[in-house]
Order: sequence, then structure tokens, then C-alpha cells
Amino acid sequence: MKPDILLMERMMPRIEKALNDAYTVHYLPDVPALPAIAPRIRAVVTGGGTGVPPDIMSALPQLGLIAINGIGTDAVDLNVARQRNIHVTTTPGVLTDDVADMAIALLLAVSRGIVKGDRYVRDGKWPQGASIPLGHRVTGRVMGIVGMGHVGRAIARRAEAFGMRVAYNDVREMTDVGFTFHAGLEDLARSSEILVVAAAGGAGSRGIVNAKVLEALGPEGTLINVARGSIVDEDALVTALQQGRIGAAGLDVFAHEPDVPPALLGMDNVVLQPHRASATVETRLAMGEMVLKNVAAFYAGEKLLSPVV
Ligand code: 8YV
Repeated sequence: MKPDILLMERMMPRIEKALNDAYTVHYLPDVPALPAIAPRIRAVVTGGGTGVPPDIMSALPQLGLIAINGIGTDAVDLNVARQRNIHVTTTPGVLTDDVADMAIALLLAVSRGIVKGDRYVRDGKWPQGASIPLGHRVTGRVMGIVGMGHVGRAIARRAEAFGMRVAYNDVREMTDVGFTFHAGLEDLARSSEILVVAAAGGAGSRGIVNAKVLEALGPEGTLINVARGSIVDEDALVTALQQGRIGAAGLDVFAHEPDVPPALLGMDNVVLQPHRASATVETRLAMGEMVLKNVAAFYAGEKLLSPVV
């Protein structure tokens, strides 16, 4: 008999087929009554943003593995996982470049008015000679990166290739990067023209990009977030944009996904994405393969490929 697993979030059809071939997969939104199957569930597969809510975790008495299809562990209570000897795995390495690409894509989209330009052409405004504002160059600008981990570093490499100057903030200065370190986020924001959020989510980073940081970024400043919505005080961000205290934003992540503050929807100095930074065929396939290997290793009693707990 195939083992039962709980799937919290849809994956690529090819990955779901492989899961279905090896396991009896219960997709949570389609499960009529969780208590009936809960005692049989030893593994949960989920996304980084979705994680496993505490009530689901406590409803699964035999849970031994949470395989995250992503790198974020902030939506899983790792302390509870440790206490209950539940392994937690992620998919490190394979999504770094795509997430960094999304940061640059959002920056260019915001700075060069790519979305506005697309709408202008589609709406037939070009032949009418309607006016469209000029964009802003990125070359030579200062990018401040919040979080100099793998993703932060990949963004920094790209920024350098664009002729930008890079500074960063992290919990400590990194001796192996040559960029300017700012111990305080307000300092970083003050000396940056573009602030890119690439830090890990979770209790330690909740709301650290607050009203003061946004104020320091200033009316010409651009905020890019490809990490977690929780890192930015979203109400403060909306207010800062409404009052022109920052200039623009490119956002892939939000505090309460899939809900986006309605005020952002009407702002044309903001480019929005539905949490898509790792959403390429190549990367999602590589992530999915890692999930499959972790789940298979767990059921075989073998060493897990990429455990964090
Ligand atoms: C994915 C993420 O979109 O890696 C993460 O933590 O949030 C993203 O890469 C997600 O895991 C898939 O839902």
C-alpha cells in the first residue's frame, strides 16, 4: 500500500505525477475531513510561503517530515518540529538565480516604466502621440541590499554588472564580500537609491523595513521586495507611497498573500507580482526533484538530501 502524504500547495504536473505514482496524495483543500486521514499522514509537502499552519501540524500525530518546496522556513514552527522530532527539508541553491533575476526584473520594470509602456502600446496611445513619462536609469545608482545571503549576493552580482554600487545590511558584517556594510537599516536606506529586501522571513525580521527606514530611503527611492511581505511594515509602505515619501516599489511578496492592499492596485509607480520569483519551469522542476528525493529518503529511512531540522 502506498504511504499517504498531505500536499498543501499545487506543484508542477510532472512533480505531482511522480508524487501520485509513489504515494496516495491528499491535496489539503480537497480533503473533506482531515481527522479521518490524519493518523496515516507521516509527510507533508508544502510551499515556503504556505508552510504548515500550527493547527494542521498539531492535527497530524504521526508527522515525521515537512518537505518545503522552497527555501523559506518562516511558515513552519521549527521549535515545534524539533520538539516532535519532525524533519524539515528545503530546496536550497536551485532557486537563487531566479529570485535574483526577479529583483532585477522588478527594478527595471519600475525604473524604466515597462508595465506603463506595455499598456501605452496596447491601448493604442502611441499612434495618438499621447505623452508617456521618461524612466530613470539604473546605471550608477546605489543599491542597498537587506540580507547578504545567497540571494542577496546573487542580486549584488547582477547589480554590479549593471554598473550599480552596492551596500548591504545583515546581522553582521561579512568578511568575504567587498560591499559597504551598514549596521543600521536606516543608515543603509539613507545611503541607497534602491533598497532590495532579500533577507529571511520570520520573527527576527518582522517589520524591520518600517516607516523610518522608508522615510530614510526618501522620495526618489525605490523599494524592491523578493523575500517575504512580513519583513516590510505594509501599512507604512502604503502610506509612504501615498504620501510620496518613497518614489516607487516593485513587490513580489505581501504580508497576507494572496491579498494585496487595495491601495497598491491603483498606483502606477508600483509593479506587482504574485510571489513568482522562483516560478520558472527549470527552477520549479529542480525544486520539485529535491522535494521528491527528500520524501523518498524519509520513507526509505535514508539520509535526507537537504534537512534544516
Ligand atoms: C516559492 C518561496 O514561491 O522559496 C521560498 O521560500 O517562497 C518561493 O520560492 C514557494 O516556496 C513555492 O510556493
